[in-house]
Formats: sequence, C-alpha cells, structure tokens
Amino acid sequence: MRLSQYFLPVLKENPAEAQIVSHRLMLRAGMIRQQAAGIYSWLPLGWRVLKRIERIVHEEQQRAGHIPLLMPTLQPAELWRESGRYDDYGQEMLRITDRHKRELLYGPTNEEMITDIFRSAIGSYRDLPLTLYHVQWKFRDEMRPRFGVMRGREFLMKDGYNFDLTKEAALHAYNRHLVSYLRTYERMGLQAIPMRADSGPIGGEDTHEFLVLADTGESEVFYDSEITDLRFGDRQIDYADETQCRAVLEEFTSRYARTDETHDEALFAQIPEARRRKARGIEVGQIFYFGTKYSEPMGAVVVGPDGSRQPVHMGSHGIGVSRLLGAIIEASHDERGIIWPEGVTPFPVGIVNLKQGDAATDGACEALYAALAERGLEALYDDRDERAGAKFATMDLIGLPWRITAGPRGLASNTVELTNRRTGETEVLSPADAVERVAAAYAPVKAREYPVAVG
Ligand code: P5A
Repeated sequence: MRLSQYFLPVLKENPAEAQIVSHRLMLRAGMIRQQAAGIYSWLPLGWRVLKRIERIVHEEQQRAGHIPLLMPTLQPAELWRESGRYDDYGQEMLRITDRHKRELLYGPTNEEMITDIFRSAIGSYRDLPLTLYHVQWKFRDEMRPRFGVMRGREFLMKDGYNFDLTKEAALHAYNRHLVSYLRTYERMGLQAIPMRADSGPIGGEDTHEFLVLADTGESEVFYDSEITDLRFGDRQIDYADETQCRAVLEEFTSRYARTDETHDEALFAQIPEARRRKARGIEVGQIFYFGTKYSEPMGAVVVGPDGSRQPVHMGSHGIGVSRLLGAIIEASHDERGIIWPEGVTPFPVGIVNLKQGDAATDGACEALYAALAERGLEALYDDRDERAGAKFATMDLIGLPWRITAGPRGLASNTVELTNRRTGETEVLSPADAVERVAAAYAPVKAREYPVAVG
C-alpha cells in the first residue's frame, strides 16, 4: 500500500475525550472514529488489525475442530422468552419493534439462537460432540461505555457453543477451549491469564475469564505471581485427547488466580506473601460450562445410546475480538505510539523514502516494495512528499514492527537502514539483506498459521 493513496487520518493533537492510552492511540493513528457513544467506525488501519485478530481466532477455533457459521445480529424476542432471559437480561438489551409490531432485539450473545439451530436439526447422540461458533457484532447497552473499543456498546465477539451428551464430554469441550484460547492470545503477542470468575447472566458454576494484566484494566484481580511464568508456546496438542487438554487446564489453573467477584482472602493468604499479587486486568475472553440451563427449557434433547431422551450439556465461550485491539495496545506501546506484535500488525513493514522525487531513491523504494511483496509481505510505503521527521513520527505512531529507510546517501553505497520499532535498533544493510531480515522475522508468525477456508 502506498501511503499517498491510502486513507490514514492521523491526528497531531491528543484527543481530549480519551482517558487511556489505547483509546488515545487508536484515535491518533486514524484507526477508529466514534459515531455515537460506544459505537465506532473502523477506519482502514483499524479494520486491518481487526481482520488480523479475527483471522487468528478463526484459525485457532478450526484447529481445535470447531465449526464456523454466521447468525444474525437481530433476534426474535420469543427465543429469549423460552429460556427466561428476556426479562432477566434487563436494560443492557437493546429491544426493537418492527413495522409489524414484532419484538426483536440486537443480540448481546447467542445461547438461545444456537440452541434453536441445534434442536431443529439434531436428535441423536450420534451427531455429538458438536461445537459451532461465529464472529459477529453484539450490542450491549452498557451504562457507561468508555475507553474506546474496550467497553463499547457495539462490539465484535467470537462466541462458540458446545453440545455434548454428558457433563464429562462438555468439560472436555471447556478444556479444549481453554487450550485454544491460550494459543490464540499468545499468537497476538499477549499473555492472558485464566482466572476463576463469576458467570453473571450467562449462568453456570464453571467459568474462567482470561485477563491481560494492565493498570488501566477494569477488573480487579488477585493471583500467585508464579502464574505469570507460564507460557503455552508452540506445543502441539491433540484436541481430541481429553488427558492432554485436561493437563493444560490443570497446569494453567492450579495456582491462585481470581477476579474480585470470586476472590477468597483466606485462600489467598496461604500463598507465600512475596508471591501474592493484587493488580488490574482487561478481560479478553471467558469460557462457561452451564450444563442444561438452555437445552432443558428449550427442548434441545437427543436420544442417547440407551434410547432415552436427554437434554444436551452445553457451554459457551467468548473472545472480545474488538476489545483485543485496545488490550494489545495497552500492553505494547511507548511514548511515541503503538508497537504492534508481529502476529497482528496491520502491515509487516514500512518503507520511508527520504527523498521523494529523486529518481534513484524512488526506484530503490519501488524495488524494495516489490521484493517484499514477492515474499508475501505487503509494505506500507510512505511515498508522500513530506519531511523525514514527519514520516518517522507517523511510522512510530502507527507502530509497524519494522521500518526500512532509504535515502540517496545510503543508496550511493547500496545500503538502507532497517529499524526495529520495539528496540529502536538500526542496522545498515543492502536492500536485499533488509528484505531477507524482515522475511526471517515473520517466518515464525507464518509457521503458526493454520490453513482455513473461512476467516
Ligand atoms: C460466551 C460467548 C459471553 O457472552 N456468551 C457467548 C458468553 N461471555 S462474555 O464474557 O459476556 O463476553 C465475552 C467477551 O466479550 C468481550 N466483551 C466486550 N467487549 C467490548 N465491549 C463490551 N461492552 C464487551 N462486553 C463483553 C469481553 O472480552 C468478554 O470476555
């Protein structure tokens, strides 16, 4: 992408309405625009990152054997009356009446609708286990939408739902989700810690939230510092293997880690004092097992192996896809701007032309651009007629992990500069070597990809 032809409305001033750094930087980097309280347009740069994140979510869900579909944003009120949640959900639910006076709502979540889809098609235990998921916009009429995409009213969520014959099978689905989420967040450069939580309006006893530690987080958390040493890494997990999935759950949940809703001072006091931590975190996902809470009232039953009809055991599992942009920026920025982890960056590398209009420099930049594209790396090429300082400031603000700077002086000896956004280190290399270095930096990112048709 050539910057002269792109749409990147960066702001020079700090927007007054933004209280936290991620919100400020998303506005300044021209990623989002607020259209109403808690409702945003995703401008081209923000939309690219959103799509990167969504893609990783799809890949990891499908790696775990979960099946994508798409449900609508508007739902009929009747479904929610069947489960009893139409009244329970309260003011957070946006209720709509159509021209025929039919009651609709903008879905805050999809347990009822997926249960309806399931019961319309499945009647035998032979069709289980089944996990369906989608990535779709939700609406919650939050009392206090704030911090940009962190607490929006319209927000993008990945929500998945498992259907199993027994509680044991449904708990395996729970564990499988936990494993897939650990891998998902790490691919985004995040450490998200599973913590015992409260299930709220979704229901059930078993639930974990995934929290990214950050001072600006809305949740208060308590944990054993040892938990922050755990990494999922590149382990190969057989998602069908119950023992393997359970072992990961045990490893990541056996130490004390709870949100304030479930915090227990007496248990916490048993941890050696030096390891006790009280902090704040951003909730980027939550998994639930709620048994037959929806299947029973809604009649989602299957004929079991013994011929009896039984309600299926279910759970639901959510990732805050749009909130993740804010969480990643909170975790990865400096005073000059965003620092994207390589897994989610909108462009892998930027090219800065120090003398636009100089034939040799323009030619070298075009050649770099083409060589990177050949390696599957789409650069953002700053080909505007601007001062070098302004170009560097924009690149630093939007946070691409690598920058190649080309000017007449270096090119005279066939060199360019390659700068790492995180460390600030600059190497002087030939253009060909710079391309090789960038390609090598992205090799591990590409190695983690999983081929999927949807995403
Ligand atoms: C699980 C999937 C559910 O709704 N039903 C379907 C279950 N869980 S949840 O915890 O309530 O939401 C899942 C994740 O969505 C993100 N989230 C939000 N993101 C931005 N703005 C909001 N107002 C908002 N509310 C929830 C969180 O990351 C949450 O973990």
